[in-house]
Amino acid sequence: TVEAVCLGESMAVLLPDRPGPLEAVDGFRSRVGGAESNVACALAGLGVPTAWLSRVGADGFGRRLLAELTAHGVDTSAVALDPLRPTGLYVKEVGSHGPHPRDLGPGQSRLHYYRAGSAAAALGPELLAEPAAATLLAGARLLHLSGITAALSDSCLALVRALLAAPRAERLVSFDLNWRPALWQHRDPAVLPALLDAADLVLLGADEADAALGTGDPQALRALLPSPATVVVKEAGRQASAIGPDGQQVSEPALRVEVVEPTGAGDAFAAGYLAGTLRGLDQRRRLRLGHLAAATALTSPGDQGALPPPKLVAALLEATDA
Ligand code: KDG
Repeated sequence: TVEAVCLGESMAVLLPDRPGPLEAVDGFRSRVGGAESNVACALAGLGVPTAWLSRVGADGFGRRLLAELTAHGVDTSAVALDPLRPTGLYVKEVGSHGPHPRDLGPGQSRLHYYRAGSAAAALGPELLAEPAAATLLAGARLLHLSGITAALSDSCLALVRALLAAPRAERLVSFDLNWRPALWQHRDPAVLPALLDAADLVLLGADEADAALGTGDPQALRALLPSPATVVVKEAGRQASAIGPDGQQVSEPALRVEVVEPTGAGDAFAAGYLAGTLRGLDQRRRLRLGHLAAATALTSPGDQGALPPPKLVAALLEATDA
């Protein structure tokens, strides 16, 4: 049976075949991506039976998405096919050392979205009454959401609110801020603090929290979000901290890696931390599993990386000098 359900939009991705501004790129490789489905794939890779809950267009990109998630071991049986609206798309732009004035610069990347009116943007609270989705949610120990969904449409925001308000018995609801300013240009991000505060477990990056909530300080964020059992704050490249309701903070240093492309690292971290939580690991090992998973995404050009074999992961979790 499914233990974790990740809900959100995924898209077709066009990855440029060379870095530099898009006007100078000739070829793209086709991939798929989306924050919550990245988490779903990484959770499945960590041995957690996981489902992805969403809508895709009845088109080639949608079929590709379902096929790739299935190949990663993710249950897509409750994903709806929308006969009218397309699967969303994003184009990745990757910075370089090149001389072009519009170059983002080395190590930088930007996502260009073509997702307005997508199949997933039409998700809404009626999903909770659909038998396949309701069965998944009723049986899951974890529901993972992100701030991206709240920005997609009024109906998606209503769905996020309904999911957070639904009785959840033993089920844990995790919420990754996933601040995407481009999606909030015509919507009010003031809805975010209340959504985050209604979750059991909140994940945020210090920089994105600073931009979206006005502070990146772990203790200040804990004070801003008093209700969740745990607030996890990631200070990129430095450390991640889990803070309990009493302000008690456990921090674990990040791994030193050569960053190839950062997209997806936050999703991988979330998956590692969440898998550790479901396994009942202590906070330090949850954070460490998050860092390990993030390192694999940071060192791969796509959104996701491959985790080392389970034996090595287990050894790294116990290492005294990480
Ligand atoms: O976290 C990585 C995501 O940003 C990427 O996969 C695309 O879901 C995405 C989004 O909305 O930005």
